[in-house]
Amino acid sequence: MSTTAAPAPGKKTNRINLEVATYRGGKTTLCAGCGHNAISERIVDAFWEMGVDPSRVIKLSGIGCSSKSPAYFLGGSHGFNAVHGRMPAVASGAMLANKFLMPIGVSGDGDTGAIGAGQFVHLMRRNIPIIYIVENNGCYGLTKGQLSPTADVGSKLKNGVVNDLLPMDLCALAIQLGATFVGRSFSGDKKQLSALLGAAIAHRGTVLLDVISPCVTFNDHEGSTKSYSYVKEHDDPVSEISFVPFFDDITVDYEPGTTQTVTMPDGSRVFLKKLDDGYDPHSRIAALTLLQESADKGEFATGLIYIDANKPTFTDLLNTVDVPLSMLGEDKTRPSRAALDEIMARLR
Ligand SMILES: Cc1ncc(C[n+]2csc(CCOP(=O)(O)OP(=O)(O)O)c2C)c(N)n1
Ligand code: SF4
Ligand SMILES: [Mg+2]
Repeated sequence: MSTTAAPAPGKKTNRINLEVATYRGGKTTLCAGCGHNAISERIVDAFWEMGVDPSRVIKLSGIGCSSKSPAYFLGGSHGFNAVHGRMPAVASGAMLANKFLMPIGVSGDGDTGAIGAGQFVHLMRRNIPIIYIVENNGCYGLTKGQLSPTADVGSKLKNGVVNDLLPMDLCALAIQLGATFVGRSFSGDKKQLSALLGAAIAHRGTVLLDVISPCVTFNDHEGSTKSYSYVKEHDDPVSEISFVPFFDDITVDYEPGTTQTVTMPDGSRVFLKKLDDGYDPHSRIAALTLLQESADKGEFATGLIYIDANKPTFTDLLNTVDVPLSMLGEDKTRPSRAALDEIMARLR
């Protein structure tokens, strides 16, 4: 789909003159009611509202129902569907080769927490600019619903099997390892997820969004802690989040002392209306404590859990070249004869 086609007369367009249809993808082949479909819809809206040029975006994923979803949004963007659990290596390579790309990775709790755990850990450490979304249903949906590493203790499968291993908390892991924007949400919470996605687009660094996304076919029954009804009842938002993009002049009036404003690197603003006394998402210790306390109560702390908008990214630290590697001429990529001779002399 061309990103430069003129919009149809009378159609609503965004700040780069594109219709929302340009940000859609193919028709979903996932089950009707799957949480992953709702997340794709929020991604379409967020990229359209922010006016991101789809030709700058690269969509990345591994294997799973969740990893199929990049096919259902941003049809005109670049894409790479990697093998199971290996999306982080491909994303890192893409960003090192061309730092002007905007990568969005979509993975599952199995793809990230099981086979891809090693890759996930090292991506989080580097603060590579990427929006990494885990569509978390607590099971391996694509292979018929086996328990995944994010399944909670006591959560029951349809066949009666009960999980008795401690779950992996992907948000806690990401914060501990160095990710600079960490949020948790629920596929059924349109307002919160849209605000988090807008802020994620405005961030520079590694974003980890753990989105609870029920699997209606294999993990939405009584006894499952990742069912729609269980998540709705145990969703514990840490603050009420609103997002105002840098190109909007909107001023939001909140009673003094009730709201914290976070300014993103591009000038966009995030307003966090306090629900929990004095919670500060800039504190790593507060974030880890919050996650542990909420898990101990059997709840899901959602919202913006942690942010550090100023940490240098991996591409800043490495001082990678501005020009994409594929566009650098031989005069830049090939060492001169004298430089090669000098290296050879040192090895003799
Ligand atoms: C190397 C390899 N091992 C195992 C599989 C089988 N397999 C496919 S998807 C998947 C897990 C998917 O679970 P998750 O990432 O949570 O995605 P979901 O389907 O739940 O969205 C597994 C184990 C595979 N495709 N490749
Ligand atoms: S099997 Fe589950 S995760 Fe996969 S598409 Fe269906 S509802 Fe979604
Ligand atoms: Mg899953």
